[in-house]
Amino acid sequence: MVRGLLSLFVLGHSIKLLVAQGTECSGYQAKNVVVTDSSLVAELTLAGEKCNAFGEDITNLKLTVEYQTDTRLHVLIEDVGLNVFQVQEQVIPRPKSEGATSASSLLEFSYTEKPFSFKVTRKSTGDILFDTSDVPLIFESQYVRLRTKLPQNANLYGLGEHSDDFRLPLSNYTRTLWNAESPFIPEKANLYGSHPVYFDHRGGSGTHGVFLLSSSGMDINISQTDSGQQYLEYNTIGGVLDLYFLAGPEPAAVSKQYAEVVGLPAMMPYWTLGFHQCKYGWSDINVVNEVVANYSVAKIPLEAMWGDIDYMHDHKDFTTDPDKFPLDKMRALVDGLHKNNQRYIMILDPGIHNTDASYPTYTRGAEKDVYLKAADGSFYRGRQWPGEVVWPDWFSPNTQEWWTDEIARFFDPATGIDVDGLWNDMNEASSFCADTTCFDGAASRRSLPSGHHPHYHQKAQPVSHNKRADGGDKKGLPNRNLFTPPYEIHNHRGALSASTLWTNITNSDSTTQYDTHNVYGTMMAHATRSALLSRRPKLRPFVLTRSTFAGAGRAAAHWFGDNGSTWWDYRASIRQMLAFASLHTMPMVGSDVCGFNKIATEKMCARWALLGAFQPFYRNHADISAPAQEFYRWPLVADAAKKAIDARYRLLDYIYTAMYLQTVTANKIKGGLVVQPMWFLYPDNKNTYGIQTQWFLGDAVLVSPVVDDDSSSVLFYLPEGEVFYDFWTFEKVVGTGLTQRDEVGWTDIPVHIRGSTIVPMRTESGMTTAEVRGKNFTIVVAPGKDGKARGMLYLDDGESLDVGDKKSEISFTWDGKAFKAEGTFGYETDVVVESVVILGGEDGPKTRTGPWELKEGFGF
Ligand SMILES: *[C@@H]1O[C@H](CO)[C@@H](O)[C@H](O)[C@H]1NC(C)=O
Ligand SMILES: *[C@@H]1O[C@H](CO)[C@@H](O)[C@H](O)[C@H]1NC(C)=O
Ligand SMILES: *[C@@H]1O[C@H](CO)[C@@H](O)[C@H](O)[C@H]1NC(C)=O
Ligand SMILES: *[C@@H]1O[C@H](CO)[C@@H](O)[C@H](O)[C@H]1NC(C)=O
Ligand SMILES: *[C@@H]1O[C@H](CO)[C@@H](O)[C@H](O)[C@H]1NC(C)=O
Ligand SMILES: CC(=O)N[C@H]1CO[C@H](CO)[C@@H](O)[C@@H]1O
Repeated sequence: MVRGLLSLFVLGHSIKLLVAQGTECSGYQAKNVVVTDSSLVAELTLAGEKCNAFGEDITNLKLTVEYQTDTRLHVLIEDVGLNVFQVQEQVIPRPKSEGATSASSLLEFSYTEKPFSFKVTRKSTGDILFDTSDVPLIFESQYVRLRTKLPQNANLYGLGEHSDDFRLPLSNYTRTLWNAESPFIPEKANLYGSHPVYFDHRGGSGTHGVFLLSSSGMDINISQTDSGQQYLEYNTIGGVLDLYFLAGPEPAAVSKQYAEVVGLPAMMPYWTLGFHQCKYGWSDINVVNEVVANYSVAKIPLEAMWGDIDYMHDHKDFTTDPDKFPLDKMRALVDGLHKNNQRYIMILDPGIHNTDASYPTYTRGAEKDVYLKAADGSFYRGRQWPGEVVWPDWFSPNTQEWWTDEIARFFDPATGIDVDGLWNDMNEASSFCADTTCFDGAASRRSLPSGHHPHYHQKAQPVSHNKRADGGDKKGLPNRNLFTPPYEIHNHRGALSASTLWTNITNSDSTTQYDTHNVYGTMMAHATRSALLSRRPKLRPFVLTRSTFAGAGRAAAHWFGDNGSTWWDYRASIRQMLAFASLHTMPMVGSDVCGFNKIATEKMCARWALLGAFQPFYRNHADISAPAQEFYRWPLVADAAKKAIDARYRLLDYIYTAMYLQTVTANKIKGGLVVQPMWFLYPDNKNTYGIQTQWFLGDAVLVSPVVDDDSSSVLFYLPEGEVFYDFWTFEKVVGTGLTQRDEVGWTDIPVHIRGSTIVPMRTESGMTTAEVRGKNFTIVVAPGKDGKARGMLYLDDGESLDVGDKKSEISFTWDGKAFKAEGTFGYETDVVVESVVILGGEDGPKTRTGPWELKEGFGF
C-alpha cells in the first residue's frame, strides 16, 4: 500500500516533468479563422486530452490579432468565457488601435493551425522575431506556458526588476516576476517591481520589444533545449496572453512604442532634479535641522530634505512623534526650507495601525470600509512598522477619497506639514508576518539578512473562492488554489504569500491578490499622485515609489530599494538605471547614493557622489544601522559632491529637456530619452551590446565612471573613429575603442560630449535649482565627423501641471559655418544666451558672444 502510493507519487512527478517540457500536452487547434485588413480572429480549441500540467486545461480560447499601428501588433489569447483575470483598465488603460493594416504594418503575423503556433516576422528583413512552434501552448486555470525560439547569442534586455546583468544571460536563467521586499537587492531574484517587457536587439536588422501585459506571478525561463535551440519561455500562474509586439526598428523607438502602450512617464517638477538628502535614523528634529545647516556651512547645494519613518509617532502614518518630531518644530523646519527655496518630502507606508482607538486615520478608513478583508469578512491583518496593521484596498470605491482626505488633512499648509512630495515605501506590500501566529509575535527588523526569510510550510488546500456567478468579467477564474498554486514560481522570499498580503484575499472589485499582487504598489502610487493633485491641482506632483509595475512611470519616480554600501551595489545602480530609464520607461530613477545598508567608506562615497550626479534621481540615503554618510562628513566627499553638483546643475536644463522629450510622443529628435545605453546610439556596433558601466545622459553626455573597487583606473569604450569632447576640458577626443585612463582623482569622473550634438548649459550653477533658473545660458556646440551638430532646449516654469503655450521649444543647429536657434518661444524669461561655444576648432573652442534673448530665433 505504502509502496504503491510512493510509486504513484514518483510517476506523478515524472508526468509533471514531461508535461513541463511540453511533450505530453497536445496544444490547441485554430478554427473559424476570420481575417480582415487589420485583424485576425480565430477559435482555439484544445487539440487532444487535457494534460492538466499545473491546473486544468481550458478547452476553448479565442485568438485576436490586431495591427494597431504600423509599429505595434497586438496578439491576445483569452478564454472564451472571459473569466480568466485580465489587468484592470484602471491599472493600464489599453491603447487604441489607430487603424493600421496588415499591409501597412512593419510586422507580419502568421500561424499554424495544429498544433496552433504563431510567428511574428519583420517584413523588411524577413527576420522571425517570435516563433512559438517549439512546444505547444498550455493554457490552464493556474498555469500558462508560451515559448518562443530566439536566435543563438540573442541580445536580450529588460524583464525587471532585477540586479543582474543588463544584457540578460541566455542559459539556465530565470526571471521571476513577483514584487517582494528585497533587502540587499540579491542577484537572480525577484525584486520590488514587475516589468514583463523585453527588448531583443538584432544589430543592423533592428530592435523590437515584446510586452506581456500580465500581472500574474511568473517565471520567465531563458535557456537552450537539449538540441541547442535558444528560447524564452513564459510560465505564468494565471492571466491571459496579452502580447504587444513593438517593431522599433531603432532601440529608442521601441522605448517610445512601449510607453504608448503602458503610458508616457509623468513630467517631473524641475526642482526634483536637485540633490536630495535622506536618512533613516535621524534621531530627532534637531539633527535634521543640523543636517540642513551643515550642508549650508559646507556650501554643498541641498535641494530637498526627506523624512523617513522616524518622524512618525510609533510609526503610524499621518502622525508626528510628540517628543522627537513635534508638529510645531516640523512646521518651522519646512518653513525654513521653503524660505531658502528648498523642499521637504515625507514617507507614507500602506500598513495602517488598527489597534489604537484614538488613531483617527484608521477609524475614518474603517468607517469608509477601505481595508482588505479576511475570509470571515473582518479586516485582514498583518504586521508592519507600527505593529499590527490593516492594508488599504486600492480597488475599493472609497479608498481614494479617504487617502486624499488623510493627505489633505495632515499636509495642510495652514495647520500641518506643507510637503512638496511624497514617498511610498513597503508597498509590495511588505508584511513582517512570517506565519499565521504573527499577531502576538515580536516586531521584525526592516533589514532581514538575505536568506533569512520566513517560509510558509502549509499544505495545499484547494480554496473555493467563487462568490459570484460566472460573469465573464475577466476578474479571475473560480475554484483555484489561490494560496499554494501547483506551479511554484521562484519567489526568493519563499511561498507566494510569504512576507506579503495573502494571495487568497479578495479585493473589493472581486479580483484577488493572487492576480493583482504585482500592481499593489503602483495602485498606491497612483492614489498618492491623485491625492497630491487634488491638494494642489495646478502643480505637478512628485511621488517616489519602491514597488512598481509596468507603466508605473505615469505616476511616480523609483529608487532601487535597500541596496548596500558596496562597490558591487555602486555598479549595479548603473545597470538598474539603464533598464528602468531606457526600457521600462521610468526615467526618474536612481539608487541610494553611497548605499543604504552597511558602512560607506570615504573613497566609495566620493565616487558615488559623482556617479549619482549623472543619474536622473539623485538622493543620498542610509539605513538606521549605517553610520551617517551626508556628503559633508568627509572632506574628499564634500569636494567630489561640490564638483558633481556644479556640473549637474549647469546641465539641469539639458536633463530637463530630455525628460520633457521622453514624456511626449513627438519624434522631433531621434532618441529623446533621459538615459540611454551605448547600444541605443550605436545599434550596429557589437562592442556596445554588453556595456553596463557607461551610459548616455540624454543623447549627448557620455558618462564613464571608475567602477572597480577602490581603483583609480577605468577602462571605457569610445567607438572607433567617432568624435567626442572631454566634458571638463572641451578637448577633442577621437574614439579608439577601449580606452584606459589611470590616476583618475577621487573627485573626478570621465565624461564626454558626443560629437554632432548641441548642449545648452547654464553659465553657473547655484545653491538651489531656483537659483540656477536665474542664470544665463551658454550653448556648447560639439561638431561631429561631418562638422555638423544639433540639439534642443525646452523651457517652462518648471512646476505647472499644464503650462499651455507658456513653453519654449528651441532647436539649435550648426551646419559647420552657421549657427541657428529657432522654434517656439512661449516661456517668458529675462535669462539670455550669453555665448555660443563651438568646440573642435584648429586652435581649440571658439566663443561667439551674445547676448541673445530667448524671445525669438537667432543665429550667426
Ligand atoms: C523554470 O526555471 C526554474 C528555475 O531554473 C525551474 O525550476 C522551473 O522548473 C522552470 N520552469 C519550467 C516550466 O520548466
Ligand atoms: C542552473 O541554475 C541554478 C540556480 O542558479 C543552479 O543551481 C544550477 O546548478 C544551474 N544548472 C546548470 C546546469 O548550470
Ligand atoms: C553638524 O556640524 C557640527 C559642527 O561640525 C557637528 O558638531 C554636528 O555633529 C553636525 N551635525 C550633523 C547632524 O551633521
Ligand atoms: C487563505 O488560506 C489560508 C490557509 O489555507 C486560510 O487560513 C485563510 O482563511 C484563507 N483566506 C481567505 C481569505 O480565503
Ligand atoms: C545675463 O546676461 C545679461 C546680459 O548680458 C546680464 O545683464 C545679466 O546680468 C546676466 N545674468 C546673470 C545672472 O549673470
Ligand atoms: C551590501 C550588500 O550586502 N551588498 C550585496 C548586494 O547583493 C549582492 C548580490 O547578492 C552582493 O554581492 C552584495 O554584497
